[in-house]
Amino acid sequence: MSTKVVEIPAVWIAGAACSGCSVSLLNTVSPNIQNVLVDQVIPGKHISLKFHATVMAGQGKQTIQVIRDTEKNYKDGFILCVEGSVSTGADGNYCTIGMEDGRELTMQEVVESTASKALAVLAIGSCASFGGIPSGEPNPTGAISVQEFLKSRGIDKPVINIPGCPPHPDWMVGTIADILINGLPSEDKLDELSRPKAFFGTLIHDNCPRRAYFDAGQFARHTGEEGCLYEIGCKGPVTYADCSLRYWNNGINWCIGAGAQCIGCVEPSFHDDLSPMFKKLDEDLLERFKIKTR
Ligand code: FSX
Ligand code: SF4
Repeated sequence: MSTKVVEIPAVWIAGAACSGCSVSLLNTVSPNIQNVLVDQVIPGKHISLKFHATVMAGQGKQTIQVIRDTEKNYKDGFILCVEGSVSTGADGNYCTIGMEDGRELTMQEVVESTASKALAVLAIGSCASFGGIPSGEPNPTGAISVQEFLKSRGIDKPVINIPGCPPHPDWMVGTIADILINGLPSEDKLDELSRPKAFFGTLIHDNCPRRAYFDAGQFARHTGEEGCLYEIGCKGPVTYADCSLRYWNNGINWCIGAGAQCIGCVEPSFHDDLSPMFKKLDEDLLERFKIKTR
């Protein structure tokens, strides 16, 4: 006897970004990307990915039609994933994603129309969550986060931010699986930046294997040296993510484990306020996060 499988439609739109988020998603290990897209990601539920520019085989106007059909046929019942920030300068013309009725469709108009008909929006990566690198000073394309854009258009939809430049595959797949199992997360499951606490609830600095060096005042003078990386720009003291517990690349290693500073890529202050990468944290950031140094 076969049990009925529930299809959860999803649309993935990419804007001002580097596509690293998509690459990171494709690197998911458990489940692997085939399991995610072809199999039931959890028993009885299957994600039906309708549109994803870098993954789908289709091209041309029929793929835009798929977005329109999803908006119509699954109103308030599909998940919209947005990768990248929304370019609002020049009427959105810095970022177009296809053609419709003989004219270019801007990313901002597609996000506006699709988000207003979705069940919820996942802002994938730091660009979508907080503006990220495309919104860096002087921000010539007017790149803004998805939440900021939707607010400016008066669209009130739940937005879950999954930052990271790029985000860990587990953060994306885990958030989607949680929605499939438990429905949309309640407010207490998200932090004040709309990030799932399950992945962004711990400070890198509090779980860092080099923390004893920091407490003892033993600092590395260059990348790869023994000691805490604080003096050469580590942003772990102001960065909330579980990298030090989860590890990357199928659990092989993580930035600080490989001798490199944490660059704070999951935080809204990335990239402008946390750069240069190899410069010691600004005192005012330490003050804000109440970090004590010797
Ligand atoms: Fe942004 Fe995605 Fe950084 Fe890139 O596409 S979060 S630039 S690694 O990956 O949006
Ligand atoms: Fe680890 Fe960086 Fe904190 Fe040093 S400053 S203990 S390297 S997180």
